[in-house]
Amino acid sequence: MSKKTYAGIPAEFAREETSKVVLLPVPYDGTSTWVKGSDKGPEAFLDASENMELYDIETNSEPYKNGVFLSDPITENQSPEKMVEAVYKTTKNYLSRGKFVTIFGGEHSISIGSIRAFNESFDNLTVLQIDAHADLRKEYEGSTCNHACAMYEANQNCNLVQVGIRSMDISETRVMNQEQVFFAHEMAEDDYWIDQVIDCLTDNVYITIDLDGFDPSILPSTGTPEPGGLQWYETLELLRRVNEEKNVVGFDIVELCPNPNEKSSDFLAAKLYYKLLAYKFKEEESSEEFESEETSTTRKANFEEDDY
Ligand SMILES: [Mn+2]
Repeated sequence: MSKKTYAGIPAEFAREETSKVVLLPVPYDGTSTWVKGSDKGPEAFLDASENMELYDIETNSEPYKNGVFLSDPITENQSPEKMVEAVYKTTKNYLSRGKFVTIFGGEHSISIGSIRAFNESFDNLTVLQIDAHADLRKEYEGSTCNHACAMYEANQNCNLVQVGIRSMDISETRVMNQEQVFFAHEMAEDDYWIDQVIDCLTDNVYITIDLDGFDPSILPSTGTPEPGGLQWYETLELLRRVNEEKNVVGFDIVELCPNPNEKSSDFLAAKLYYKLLAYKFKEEESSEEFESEETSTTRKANFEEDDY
């Protein structure tokens, strides 16, 4: 029996034991309030990924060769709390095995579980959130695991940096750390916002991307499309620089709400995921090259010493 692989990559690059990357789909859409359908997100993302070129021009690399294991999806949906717990446990398990864990939602509440796991596994964690919404409510419609609360816990327990925000409730201004929030209307007039974001980050960074952070002109298929969002190349520049300057420990992408008549959103999500792998492993490769150069120099010096 042949199992489906991420992006249709050959089975030898998709094995659980040897893959550096784990892709965990969480097709959960239990608490969304407006357009439903982000439970169909992972499937649309995987379909689009299969139609994507696997060579990345910009980094001159083939990221899939690091191995991408497509995990069984998390289907727990009895309650948002139980779903969050399941995401937490599964993420924690893969992290303990040294995997680079990536998650595709589903609605944004899935990130509560993954961030909890990453925060326990990495010191001094920054959560870099790209989103139209602050998601800082402590509780919404009777649950602390509602999508509107996705970042409340991260704001309490981690260094949270929010980018692209353009919609929130006045109550959220009370818990928000204004110095680490990049509002979309300010970013539109500031050429240096990426530098300022980098300055707010600690060494270990988990990235959570709500696709509604993008402008609806390039990503309309999301539950709550808000005007005035991020464009493609500025987002890539941010993600590339974060990878160059910090240690990206994992990421999630959420809130793809596919529309069968509009495939470009699915494709953007697919490409975004692959770009994040390209930047991550390009950096790993270049730091490995540096390390091995250093090692050979040390060895050479020792050899010369032995000569005496
Ligand atoms: Mn959002």
